[in-house]
Amino acid sequence: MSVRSQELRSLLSRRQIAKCAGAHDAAGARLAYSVGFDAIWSSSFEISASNCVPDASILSMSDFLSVARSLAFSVPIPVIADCDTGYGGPGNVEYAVRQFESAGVAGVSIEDQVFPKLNSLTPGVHPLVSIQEFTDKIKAAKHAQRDSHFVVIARVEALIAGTGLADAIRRAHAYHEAGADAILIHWNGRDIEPIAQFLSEWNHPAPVILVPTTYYGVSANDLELLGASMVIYANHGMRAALRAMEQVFQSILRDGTTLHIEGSIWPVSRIISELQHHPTDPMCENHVESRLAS
Ligand code: SPV
Ligand code: MG
Repeated sequence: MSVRSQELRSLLSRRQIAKCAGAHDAAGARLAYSVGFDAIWSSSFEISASNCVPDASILSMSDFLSVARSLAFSVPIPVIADCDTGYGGPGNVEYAVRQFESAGVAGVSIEDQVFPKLNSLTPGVHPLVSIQEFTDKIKAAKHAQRDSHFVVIARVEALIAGTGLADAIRRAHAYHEAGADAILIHWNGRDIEPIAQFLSEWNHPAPVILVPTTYYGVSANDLELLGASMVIYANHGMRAALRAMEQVFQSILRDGTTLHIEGSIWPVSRIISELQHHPTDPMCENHVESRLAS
């Protein structure tokens, strides 16, 4: 039995909205965990960007799997693997679920874009597979999972593809009926209205997950009031780190010394003490048990 899949289920079913942070490496995941995030999103956007390639099904399943495994090894909270389209057809989904579940992730997210997919925030056409084609993938995922608590998230891209609210609702119901444990409804606009409409029409037969990268004017509390169960801050860690690195690199070249930035970057001793202790130490195990007990 996976304790972390169980914990992910309880995060999605509790009244209070759960907060999840995107990561592309274990250090970022550990940092998000240590400041109090409930779960980690193994982000295809961040992992692709960290390899300087587009988030467009360029990297292989093995590339994403190895990052997800490293995240799951390094934090005691649930890791959700962003598995894009499932890397192909139902057979690919089945294989992926077996691999990601064995890697220790608590759940996977699979989206209804055509393979190869295009990152949802990238301008361009985002064609969708048919409802039948996608429900076949969800069924394959549910069939493949070994642990009954493992979470399969169906990600609906209809609002981004421009097929409309009715299509988004129709797809979400079909995916839930095919076995999806939660629905991720994605949107790439500034205006919250399409998401608010979706949440008001969806009568919550399954929990809803949001990724408010573009509609950032709305707080997690407001999203909770609208009925969302989890919010994913999918790429903020990477964006913050890149800005900080850029400034430090510029400062070193400009000043010819690290004197001026030493006080604003982590001391080496903090890296050693906070990131380089053994990840499966008893502190981590106790953490999971105490969360489940509470
Ligand atoms: C990711 O973080 O990889 C996501 C969210 O899938 S988005 O970049 O908005 O598509
Ligand atoms: Mg992604």
